[in-house]
Amino acid sequence: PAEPAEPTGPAGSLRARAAGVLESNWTGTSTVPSRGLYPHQWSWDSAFIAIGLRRLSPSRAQTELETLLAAQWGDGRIPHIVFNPSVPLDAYFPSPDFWRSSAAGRAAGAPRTVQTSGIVQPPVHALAAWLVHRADPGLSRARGFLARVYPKLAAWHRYLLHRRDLGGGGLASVVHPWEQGMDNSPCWDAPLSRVAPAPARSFRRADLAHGAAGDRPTDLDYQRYVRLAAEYRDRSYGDEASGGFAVEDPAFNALLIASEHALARIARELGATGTARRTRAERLTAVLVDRLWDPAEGMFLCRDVYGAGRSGRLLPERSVSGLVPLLLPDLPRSVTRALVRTACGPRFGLGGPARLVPSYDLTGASFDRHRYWRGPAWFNTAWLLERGLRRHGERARADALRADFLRTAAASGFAEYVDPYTGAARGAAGFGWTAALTLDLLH
Ligand code: 9YW
Repeated sequence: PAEPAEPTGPAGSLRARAAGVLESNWTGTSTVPSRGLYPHQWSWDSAFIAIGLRRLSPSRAQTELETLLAAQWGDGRIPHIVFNPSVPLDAYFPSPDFWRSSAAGRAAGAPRTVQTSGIVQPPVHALAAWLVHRADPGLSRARGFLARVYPKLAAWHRYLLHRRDLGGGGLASVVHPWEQGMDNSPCWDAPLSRVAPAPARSFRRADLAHGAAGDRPTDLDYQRYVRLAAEYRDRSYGDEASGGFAVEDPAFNALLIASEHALARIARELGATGTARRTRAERLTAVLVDRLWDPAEGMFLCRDVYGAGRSGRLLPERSVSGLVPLLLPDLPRSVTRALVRTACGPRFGLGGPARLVPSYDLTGASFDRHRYWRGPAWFNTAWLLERGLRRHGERARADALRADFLRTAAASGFAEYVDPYTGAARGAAGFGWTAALTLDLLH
C-alpha cells in the first residue's frame, strides 16, 4: 500500500510523539486514557491502546490486556473501569466508593482485591488480543499469551450473549449509556428520558475540573447516569431483573461479532477448528442485519428493548455507531454499498466537509459540533471505519481517511475528539487511544 509521508511536528516525528504519549500514560501495568481526566484503566480504551502498543512493544500490549482481564468478574463480565488504588478518590467520579464492586458485586463474582465499576464497555478485546498476537507470534507463543487469555475472552462473550440478551433476539443489550462508550449520544435521549434524574447535590462531577462544560455531557445527563448506575448496583449488578434502560446498539454488537471472528482465529491457533465460532459470527451478523438494519436510512440504528416486549422499536437517531458494522466481513453487498453511500453523504460528510467521521448526523436536530458524542469526530470510530472501508475494497476512501486521521492526530496533539468541520482539538490532549491508533495506522 502507498505509505503517506509521515507528518512531522515541532517535537519530532509523529511516531515518536505518539510513543511519547503512550509512555507518559503508562502506569507500569496498563495505560490511562488521559492523565488528568481519566486516571484509571478503561476497558475499551485498553483494547484500542493494546492495538497500537503492539507496534511499540508487543509484550507491553499483552500486559495491557492481561491487567484488564485480571479484573474480570466470575460471571464473565469485564468491568468498564479498573481503579488504580493510588489515585485519590476525588480524582474521578464515579469513584470506587460509588460502585462498591467487591461488596455489591459479590454474587456476580466481582474480584475481592481490585476495585472496579460494575458495568461493561464494547467487546473489542478478542480482536485486540488477536492483533497483539500477530504482531509477534513467537513471543506470544513463548509466553502462552493466547492460551491464557482465550478462556477469559470466551467467558466474556458468553456473558454478553447469554446474560445480556435482554431483547431475546440474540444480540447483546447495554444497560447504561456508559456501556456503549458514546456517553451522551442523541440515541440515548429518548430511552434516558424515562429515567428519574438523581438529585443534583447527591454527587460531585470531577470531569468539569479538566474539560470545558460545553464539551462535556450536561448535569441533567449525569443525574440520569448516576440514577441508572446506582440502581444497577443496588440490584447487585444482576441482569435478571430489568432496570430502566436496555438498548441493542449496532457498534457494540458489531464489535462483539468482529471479536467472535477473532476468537475463531485464536481457537485455530490453539489447535481447535474454530468452526463453531466462525459459524456463530456469521449467524450473529444475519441477526444484526435483521434487527438493526434500516434500509430507508442506509445505516444501522439502535433498538430500544426496554419494557417494549421482545421486539422493541428502532430509535430514529443516526449516530456513527450505525456505520461501524462496515467492519464485518459477512454483510450483504447491498448493505456495505449503502453504508459507504451514507458515510460519504451529507449526514457524515466523509471525504467531503467533515474531518474523520462525525459522531452524529451533521444534519440531525441534536447535532452539536463541540459536545462530546453529539457531533465531534473521534479517532477510534475513524479507525474502525478505515478498517471497514479497506475490508470492502474501498481503498481510495480508506487511504484518504487514514491520511486525514494522521494529519488531524498530529495537529490536535492527539486530542480526545475534534471539531468535525475544522479538526480543532476538543476534550483532553495526549489521549491514549488517539496516540495508539496513530501508531497502528503509521505502520
Ligand atoms: C466519562 C475513557 C472513557 C471512554 C468513553 C468516553 C468517556 C467516561 O471516557 O467516558 O467519564 O465520561 O465516553 O468512551 O472509554 O476514555
